[in-house]
Amino acid sequence: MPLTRKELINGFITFFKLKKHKQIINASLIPENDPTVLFTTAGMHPLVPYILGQDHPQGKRLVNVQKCIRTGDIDLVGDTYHHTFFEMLGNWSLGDYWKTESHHDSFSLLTRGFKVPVDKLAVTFFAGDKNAPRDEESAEIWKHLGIKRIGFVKDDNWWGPAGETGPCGPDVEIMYWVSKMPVPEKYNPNDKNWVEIKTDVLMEYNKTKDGKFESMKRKVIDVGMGVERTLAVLQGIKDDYMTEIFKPAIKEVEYLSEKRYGFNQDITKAMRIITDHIRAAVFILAEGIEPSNLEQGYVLRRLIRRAIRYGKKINVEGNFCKKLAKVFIKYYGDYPNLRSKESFILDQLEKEEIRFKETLDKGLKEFVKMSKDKKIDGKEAFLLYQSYGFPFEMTKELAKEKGVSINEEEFRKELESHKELSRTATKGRFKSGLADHSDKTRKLHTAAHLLVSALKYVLKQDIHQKGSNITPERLRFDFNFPRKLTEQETEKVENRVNDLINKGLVVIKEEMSINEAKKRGAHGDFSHKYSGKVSVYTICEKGKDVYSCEICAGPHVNNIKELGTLKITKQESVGAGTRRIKAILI
Ligand code: ALA
Repeated sequence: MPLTRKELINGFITFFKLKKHKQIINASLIPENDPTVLFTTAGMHPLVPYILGQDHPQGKRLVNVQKCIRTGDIDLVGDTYHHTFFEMLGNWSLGDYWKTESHHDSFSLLTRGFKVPVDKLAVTFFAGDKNAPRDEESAEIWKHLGIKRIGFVKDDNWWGPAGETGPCGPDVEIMYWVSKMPVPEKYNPNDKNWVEIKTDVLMEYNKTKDGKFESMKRKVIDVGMGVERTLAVLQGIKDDYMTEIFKPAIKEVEYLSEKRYGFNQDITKAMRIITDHIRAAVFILAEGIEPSNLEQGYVLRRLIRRAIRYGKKINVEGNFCKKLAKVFIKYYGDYPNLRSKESFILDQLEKEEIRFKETLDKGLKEFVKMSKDKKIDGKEAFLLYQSYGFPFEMTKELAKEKGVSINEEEFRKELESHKELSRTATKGRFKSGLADHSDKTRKLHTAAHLLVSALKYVLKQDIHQKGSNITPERLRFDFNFPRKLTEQETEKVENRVNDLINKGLVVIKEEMSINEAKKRGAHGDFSHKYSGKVSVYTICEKGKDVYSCEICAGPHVNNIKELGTLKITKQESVGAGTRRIKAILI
């Protein structure tokens, strides 16, 4: 029996639980307290505060499976192993065990747990540079374990930081020989039959804003293993899209397009893009995000529209996004939020497909006209964006396919001048550091909790967070509400928050099971089956009213009197039924 996805995940988690690791939550795809990235990009991402020194409520040894999205990989999707959405298995030591134990566990997991023949493995190590020494120590450990094929690599064997600053370090990469040919004597980094299945990061450094590599307070092991790729490799399948994860969806696309996967490169690539993008869209929608021209909503729109364009390329008849979504919702039964949000997900997909198909054909004709001179200028790209709903990346891709040049800088200027603050589309977005955990963001984070509480109080409605983004300067909070708040309402909300601040209440942090948190009436992400403990932050008056009770990773201030005064600076709409508030503390 080949290994299934669930067996792979359970096998990994059980292995590390036996090694005294605690299973932590599969966190939301939308980073809770990180202004610099749109999505959770790795298992370590929600753990950054703990990697940087905060104590984790569940201890020093952690394990989980984490849903991730890497927008940087969208354009690479189409080959056998790139995905926008993927699941990452991870285990961590937060200042507990270090290289010896980590490498022994890694070896044991693969060779005993998953029965990988030692002879099919090669392991690579950091070759050393001006910032960090060559990792001979790890190489010795793996050699001792019986690994014959090793390599020393410079750039590849360094992981992080995820943004421009943050935790990083040399890594150990475990490669698997996927070919039926005999395993060569030596490891060759250029041989495509060596496929990386596991990355064990030895996080010792924190890269600072001025580019320095400071030693971290405590050393951290951060291991990541992608579910999709590992599953394919362990099953001896060379193409992730032919595993149980994608096969049902690929079959559906074959049915709808009356074309066979593998028939030629174009068809195969299109089917991979379609299934990858719709799967990612389903998971983003499950977070309550709607297609829009802003931030996560823009990425969602881009994914759905690109899938639609590729659907057109292979002549898929009729609206198909919903049909494919159903296949994934059924497959991922272990994510109950897909089921509970099913009607929202299907509805949004259908609306977006109908909306885009109204303009797609005309836009494509317009594109042909515009590109007669083999050039698309900024105004033209903007017209396609604005009037025909072409995400800029789509125009860029079309231009590339047709050998047409495109003026990106001009397009950005055009976008700015139309005050389309699509910050997602600006490159800078992904460049700044990972999580910022300054006092200022900590205060704004606590203020955001008070803001939800005040909105509920004033609007007399169940308000929930649909997105949040905090920088040291301001907080931004998206929530379910159909219209602009009146001036009076806005003032009442501000007053309510400020009255609470003046009460000088203590922020209480407790750890409890997710069920206890539910019973307590805590708000938060209940989208996962989860048996571990979570942190719950409560703001209340002793023996009296509870003003706020949320499942949250923190960090928060100790007493809300530290916050000062809240001022709402801006209100806007972000898609139907969702309002955005920006606020500062003065
Ligand atoms: N953080 C490492 C990765 O994302 C494990 O690959």
